[in-house]
Amino acid sequence: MIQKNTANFTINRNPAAQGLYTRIQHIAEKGYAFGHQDATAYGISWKNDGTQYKSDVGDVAGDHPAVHGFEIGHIELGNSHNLDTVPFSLIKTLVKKGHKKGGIITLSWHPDNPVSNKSAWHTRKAVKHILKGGRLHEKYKDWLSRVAQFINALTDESGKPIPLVFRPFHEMNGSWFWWGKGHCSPEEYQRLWRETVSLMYTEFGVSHILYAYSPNTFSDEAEYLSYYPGDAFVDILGVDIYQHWTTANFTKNLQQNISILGHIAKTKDKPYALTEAGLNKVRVADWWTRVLDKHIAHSGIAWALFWRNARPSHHFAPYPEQKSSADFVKFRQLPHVLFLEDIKDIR
Ligand code: BMA
Repeated sequence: MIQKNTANFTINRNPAAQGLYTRIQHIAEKGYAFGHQDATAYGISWKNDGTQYKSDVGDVAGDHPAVHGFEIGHIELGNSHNLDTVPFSLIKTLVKKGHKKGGIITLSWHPDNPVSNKSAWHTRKAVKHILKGGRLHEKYKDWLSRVAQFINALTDESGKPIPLVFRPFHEMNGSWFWWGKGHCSPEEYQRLWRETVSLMYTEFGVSHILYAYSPNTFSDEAEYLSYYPGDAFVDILGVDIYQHWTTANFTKNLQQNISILGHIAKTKDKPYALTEAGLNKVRVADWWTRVLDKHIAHSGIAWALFWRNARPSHHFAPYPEQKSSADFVKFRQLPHVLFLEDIKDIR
């Protein structure tokens, strides 16, 4: 059982969360798990109506991703659909199915700006107002109660809550979200994180999830840790690294960041992962084996999650006939690259 102690707060994580934590450590010993955001919810030219179990990745490589990412932005508003128009009822169904098949679930959250009520990308200062003592703290608590209610309702066949990795307030060292750099101080960010974890546990009874801290591509250890809320509040150390420019620039970022991350993770004795990654439209035919895998194989990461296949102009995994599909089949066959069938029995 993981003990989380601070002066005024203790979490005793339940055995389900501990089980997932150990499983993630065991996966990292064997290789890295392949993950895809919204893998089973939709892909290029199809949408799941809830009756299928399908993924673009599965159609290309014959097996589904091992890690399934879902997005809960707009659950805080009590909406029926997330910000990308995926019904929460479908997400619930797919989390349950993914878990039953032995997959690992991660949840991202792009909450609206609680001050302006515009999107997560609307950067009016908000963090200081939702902290304890702030004028919108009660509103934030309401929002978080809806997050907790949704997470608590993700249950397995025997009615037990499904352990999963929650990854709130990501990419905070960038300035594109309202919780990001320049829109709150590092101290305010750390308070927001700690108050969030504490509310989830003490007010809303969520004790079965793990928390991943995910800055965006960073330049050094000091930058990575500048918003870090403390060892007691983080289970998994993540990083989000996209290829925005050249392959050389991307592979340099991958190598440097994952090596620093591995070093920090070892001193803290925590698992680490590439929590978001990708090259939009995967427009390099042998990107999977030559660019990506070559620079992350045997790096110690537990998983690498690629962003969603939203539409032909915004997708990060292959689909049948996509330019990188043949290379993806080779990638899937690498012994250290783990898909759903490969992690099913790792406990
Ligand atoms: C972003 C884009 C957006 C989406 C958001 C949350 O990176 O994919 O279209 O709304 O993630 O899923």
